[in-house]
Amino acid sequence: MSTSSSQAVSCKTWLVAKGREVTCGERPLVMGIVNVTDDSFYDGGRYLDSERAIAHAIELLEQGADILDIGAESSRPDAHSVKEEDELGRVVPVIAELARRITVPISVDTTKSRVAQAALDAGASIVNDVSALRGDTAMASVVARSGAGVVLMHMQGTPQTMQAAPTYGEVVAEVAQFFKERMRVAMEAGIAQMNIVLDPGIGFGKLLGHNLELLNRLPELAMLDRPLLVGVSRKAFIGQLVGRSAEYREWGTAAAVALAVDRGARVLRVHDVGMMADVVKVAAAIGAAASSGRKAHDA
Ligand code: HH2
Repeated sequence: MSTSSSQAVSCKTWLVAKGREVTCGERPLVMGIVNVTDDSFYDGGRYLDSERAIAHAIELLEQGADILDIGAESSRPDAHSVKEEDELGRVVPVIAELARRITVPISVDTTKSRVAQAALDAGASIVNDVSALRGDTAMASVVARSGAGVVLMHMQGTPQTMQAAPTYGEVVAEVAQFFKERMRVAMEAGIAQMNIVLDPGIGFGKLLGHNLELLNRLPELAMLDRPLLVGVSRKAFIGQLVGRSAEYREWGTAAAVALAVDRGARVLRVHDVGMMADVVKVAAAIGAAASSGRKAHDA
């Protein structure tokens, strides 16, 4: 029996900017990745040009993306940091143009409060902060004032240090404790609980075993009553398991996405939206059938 789907948090509780609700409905949401970068681990350089980034975002939308996540600074291990002005110059025109053309929520993947503010002003409604409000002291108040949704992601260390020697006593308990602490900080700054999404940060300061255990025990992280976002797409842990470069990790990604859905993930952050939207639909349908079957059996 799956322990997961029945314990999953309803996405109906996720309220984002300007009173606009993001709801899961029948299935978890697919967040399409748009990297306006030159050095992202998979697609660096492909969408650095803003016209290309916009065209790619529209393509992801047509493939079924429920949310678009636009980022201009890679957070892969050892990534070089991008100057604030450069990040602003890359991300804002793309978000502004997308906000004019599309209605799905736009998320900005940044740790800098000025970039977040400019992105929100340009039409984004979610801040995806891989530092969970630790990277910039003004970030919490920018999010709070705007009423934006916020993704609080777990990371041990920083992208520059995180894979040197990740160490945990008990990884799931430590991530859960981190979530509690970051939620407290966010809410003390005035961010509504309803606007928070939590993310275990797959690949961020974690060895293979840590990533696998977090994914396997995802239902334990749903206890804080907030939706879980999971980003596994083409990541190194999949490469470690299948022995393939990022270019050839779509099947491994599909397996991880399906199992994350089964274990209660409510938002899946992926590069291959068309493919993974199908995976999410099938995994969610099987999970839903299992719950109704159990109910019928129990009745
Ligand atoms: N992973 C990446 C970037 N941002 N945000 C959240 N919330 N969760 C993640 O797992 C996550 C994230 C890394 O993936 P990608 O954007 O494809 O690569 P890069 O950081 O090299 O641009």
